[in-house]
Amino acid sequence: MNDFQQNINNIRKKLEKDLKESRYLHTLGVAYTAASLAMRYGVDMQKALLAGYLHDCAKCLSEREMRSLIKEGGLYTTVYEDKNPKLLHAKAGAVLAEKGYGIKDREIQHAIMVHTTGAPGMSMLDEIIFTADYIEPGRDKAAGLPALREEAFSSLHSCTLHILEDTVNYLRSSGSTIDPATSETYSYYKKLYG
Ligand code: DGI
Ligand code: FE
Ligand code: FE
Repeated sequence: MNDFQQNINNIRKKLEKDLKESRYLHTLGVAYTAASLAMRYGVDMQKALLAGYLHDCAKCLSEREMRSLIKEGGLYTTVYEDKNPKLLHAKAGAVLAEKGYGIKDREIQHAIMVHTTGAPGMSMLDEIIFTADYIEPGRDKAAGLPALREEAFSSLHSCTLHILEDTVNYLRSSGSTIDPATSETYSYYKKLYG
């Protein structure tokens, strides 16, 4: 085993303990999908693999634990996140990746931090994690996945836009409210790539 393999092996073992089984399997799917997209777009594939593995690392923590991590990392929650604690796992995950899994890389931490809502002006790595989270092989609920999977490998920006569009429509139709961060990201991508 080389150093990178040793590192991801340790991370995988810890994740298997920290996550429930279905979440762990989703995480493996996101990691491999992200690495494949990174190869396609000339992005650092080791960073993509690591960010994919760790993007939901805080998903199985309690709200209290997530809030405490966010505070420890010097980050703040928005009013919207305070009302929708499901969203906290993204910021908490960015901090836990560093404090619990030894990931010091800011680009990886950022990709984890914005993976749920997206953010205007995302980096290629951010878009890869955002997209891989939606299209990984274990996902089966969203409509139009086959087309999105193909588009992810032909035009990542358009695919990101279409995932945002589907997410906004889904949240509206299910009577949920939309995080201002999600709406701002959607407007940004629509203006640039729509
Ligand atoms: O953590 P995952 O399930 O893999 O995926 P995710 O991080 O994209 O989180 C999905 C959850 O987040 C799902 O329950 C929908 C919710 N979500 C994403 N964007 C928004 C949102 N929920 C609200 N209320 N508003 C949003 O803008
Ligand atoms: Fe998530
Ligand atoms: Fe996820």
